[in-house]
Amino acid sequence: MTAPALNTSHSQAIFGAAQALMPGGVSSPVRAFKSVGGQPIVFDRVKGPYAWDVDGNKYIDYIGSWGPAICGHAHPEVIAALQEAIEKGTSFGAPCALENTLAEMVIDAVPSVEMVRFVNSGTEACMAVLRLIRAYTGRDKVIKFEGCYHGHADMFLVKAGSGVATLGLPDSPGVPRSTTANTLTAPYNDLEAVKALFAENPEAIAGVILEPIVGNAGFIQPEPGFLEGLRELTKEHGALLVFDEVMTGFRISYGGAQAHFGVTPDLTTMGKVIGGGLPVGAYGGRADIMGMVAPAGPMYQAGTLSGNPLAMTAGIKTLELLKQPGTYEKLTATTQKLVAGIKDAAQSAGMSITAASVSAMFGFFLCEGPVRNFEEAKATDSERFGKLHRAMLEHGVYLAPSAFEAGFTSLAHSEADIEATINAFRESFAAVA
Ligand code: KE4
Repeated sequence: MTAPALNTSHSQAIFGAAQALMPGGVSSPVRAFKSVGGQPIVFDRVKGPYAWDVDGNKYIDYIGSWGPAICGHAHPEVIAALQEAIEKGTSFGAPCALENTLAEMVIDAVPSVEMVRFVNSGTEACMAVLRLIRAYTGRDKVIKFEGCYHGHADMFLVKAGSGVATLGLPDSPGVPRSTTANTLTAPYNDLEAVKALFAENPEAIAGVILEPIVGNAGFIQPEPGFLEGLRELTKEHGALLVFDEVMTGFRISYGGAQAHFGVTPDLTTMGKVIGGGLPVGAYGGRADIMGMVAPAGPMYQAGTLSGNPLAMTAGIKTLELLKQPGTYEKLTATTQKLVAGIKDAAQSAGMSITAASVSAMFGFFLCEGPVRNFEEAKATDSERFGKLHRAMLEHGVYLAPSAFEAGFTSLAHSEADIEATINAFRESFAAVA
């Protein structure tokens, strides 16, 4: 049964007008649907697992604002807490007790974090943590992995994932060679390549930064021993290990991917979930390292809206909800059921697929697999993914508009939502096979 073509006339009008106002008509490139074709839908409102566009079409949402909506969009308890907080003002620009509260929750939850600094985005957190590892070690070089995305700061735009990969950009113009000369890259899951970089750059590498589960090159898991190997290598060479948990933090488990895998980095970046939908990023880790951050130490980093009471309130309430017993068991069961259904639907349509999930994060590639790194991820049939994405939209399911992103479930996705999604995949795979 083919789905009726979507009426998206209001979306098209609004997005059309946006072209003259904002580059590409968007505030962030991946939203423009460039790699899947067609025009993006313009959201009107969100609630629980659902989004409604400006034409009144309803979708089951598996982006969740790219991660923050893990409790479901506009959770009533988060909204109520914000309504109470807003009466006291939107921003202080001064210390407030709410920062202590969220800091204590993060420190209690995340194994590597003894001290934390709040910022306003994952990009800021990653920028600051890179400056910090250089300040602490006195070294300039950093190792990142192909396909991993650590925000849009200059030094990370080297073989980056997410929107950079989605748009097939050869990294970005405007980034001086001198800036990226100190950024070394290796294939994900390739410990030998990392060993070689350390051998070629003795005493020069400040640290290694990675997504402990990749969500920006599609969904790629660390192979057994990879994270442990990086932990040993960085210790052996006097370098620091940084887990970028902006996406995985409080999603893979309440202690993040580091708690799930039992590998503790020296520093961790966070974002998304800890802001509960408001702009919050954070970096934290060993107290002896964080003690270098101004004004406690000489490494400078600052932010007008960092730690503002509204964002802290949304983060606190979100983590309180996630800390409830059974949360991650529920998220895991929901997501595993979804992924099993996606695989079955693709195979019924005779399509190659490799798919997986960990807790509330999942992904699939339209190829045989396994996919262990970005190079292998590129084998996915991106063109067919684009057709699938459009077909799923017409069946009322909103997936990330890129083959190089991950999917996110929430506590609000019901069994009926998962069943409906699997049926939509069945219809859509059949239509694009
Ligand atoms: P932000 O600056 O977008 O808050 O965070 C950057 C960032 C850092 N590290 C990781 C692991 C991330 O996933 C991100 C941002 N994720 C993308 C989605 N792949 C944000 C979506 C977008 O760029 O619009």
